[in-house]
Amino acid sequence: MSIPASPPAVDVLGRGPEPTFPPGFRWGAATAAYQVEGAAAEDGRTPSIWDTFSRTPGRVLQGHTGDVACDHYHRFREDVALMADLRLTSYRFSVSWPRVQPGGAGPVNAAGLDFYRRLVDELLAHDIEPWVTLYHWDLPQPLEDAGGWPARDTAGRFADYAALVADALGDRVRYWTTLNEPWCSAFLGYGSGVHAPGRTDGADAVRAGHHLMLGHGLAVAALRAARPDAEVGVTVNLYPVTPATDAPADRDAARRIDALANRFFLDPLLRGAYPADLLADLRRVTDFGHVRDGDLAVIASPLDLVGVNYYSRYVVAGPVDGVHRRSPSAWPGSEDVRFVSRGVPVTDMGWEIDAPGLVETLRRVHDEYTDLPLYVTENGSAFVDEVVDGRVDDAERLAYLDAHLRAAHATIEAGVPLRGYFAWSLMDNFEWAWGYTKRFGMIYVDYGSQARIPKSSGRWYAEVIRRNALPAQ
Ligand code: IFM
Repeated sequence: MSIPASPPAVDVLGRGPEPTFPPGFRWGAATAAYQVEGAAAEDGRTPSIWDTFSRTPGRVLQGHTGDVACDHYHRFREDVALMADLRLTSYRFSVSWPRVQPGGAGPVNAAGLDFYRRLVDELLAHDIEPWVTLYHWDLPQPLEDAGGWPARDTAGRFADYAALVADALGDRVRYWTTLNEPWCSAFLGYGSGVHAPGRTDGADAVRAGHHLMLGHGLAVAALRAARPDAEVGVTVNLYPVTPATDAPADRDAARRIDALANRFFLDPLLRGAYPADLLADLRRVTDFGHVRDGDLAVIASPLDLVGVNYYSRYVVAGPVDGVHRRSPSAWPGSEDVRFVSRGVPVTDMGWEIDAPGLVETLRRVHDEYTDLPLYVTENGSAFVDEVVDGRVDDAERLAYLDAHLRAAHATIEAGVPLRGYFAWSLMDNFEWAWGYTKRFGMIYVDYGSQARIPKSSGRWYAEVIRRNALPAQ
């Protein structure tokens, strides 16, 4: 009898091999301080721009605020136990700047920092690697009153804050993300105004984007000074941008939106220069006089990894005659671009589900920008969940997760150094301008009782982590 040289490609049921992840692949979930912590006025925390924004009538759906959120500040031990049940090997959370440095300047608030020390210790006790994001959108209100991110000084304040946190947690935390999704902070916060602080000026949005990146570069140095072996990165939210048709106007619309959404950040951070076409597109909006000599070298400080948040694809078309420019907008100078729906399935956010877009996005970062290790620092979906007999069977979220993890696996097979994946989110939470009306969690949160119920997607994810592999198909 001859022995086959290689195992059969399919089993008796016709299933292929299990997509298996490399040993040591990091399996995580992510949250952010304002979205989960609550305890908005406890132990010395002072307001951030999101406290102010959410308390302003009409800004957040149903007047929801993060005052209580998931009460994670008080329930973190229960939440870490749930993370351990999910078999997470990493947990990505953010530090609330106004909790640890009230007002955004001056001395540290020991009580606020202690919360993060307790959280980190609890994670380490459960063998879960803490992954700290320094800025997930909660700028201390006094810094906004002094000009916010459009003001250059905010970058320096951010570096000071980074140094305080690194000094306090650097002995226990190795993985650091400076900024989460600077596009949202700049262009939703200062361009369209749908996020805090709710300002609507295209030039301010562009300035904010620059100063966020400058703050990032300065913070990298502060982190390295506090912990020389720190693994430091930044998280950007990226989108493949596809023209609706091959028409030149649609292709140019795609180029412009790609410049604003992706290359505005990738090029300075990883190449040390703004793209020439972006500078030309934005000439009507700003003269870039806020960029000083030496800024781009700071912004392009060497990193150890790059975090990518991926949710969907943009399909865009050029202007139609007679359609007036929409303003205020998150796309300064490109308000005439139309975002087109392809009629494919969407999540409860209305975002098209496009798993191949994850492969495209990660390959692009690797092929065009860097050999650094990449991490998917967020990926996930909102769907309407129902509790039936104490269970939440979120089949659509599970299918989304499955499809995107298969895409992540394909990316690794294609030779991209993807080292980990963080699901957004660990649990349902405050979805910014949507308040609590959108649920992204693998754990359901009953906001009345604060009861947590792991959803089917979470239990499925735990099994993927246990096997370090996806089910065969
Ligand atoms: O909830 C947000 C998160 O704070 C940042 N990335 C996108 C998520 C879903 O909108």
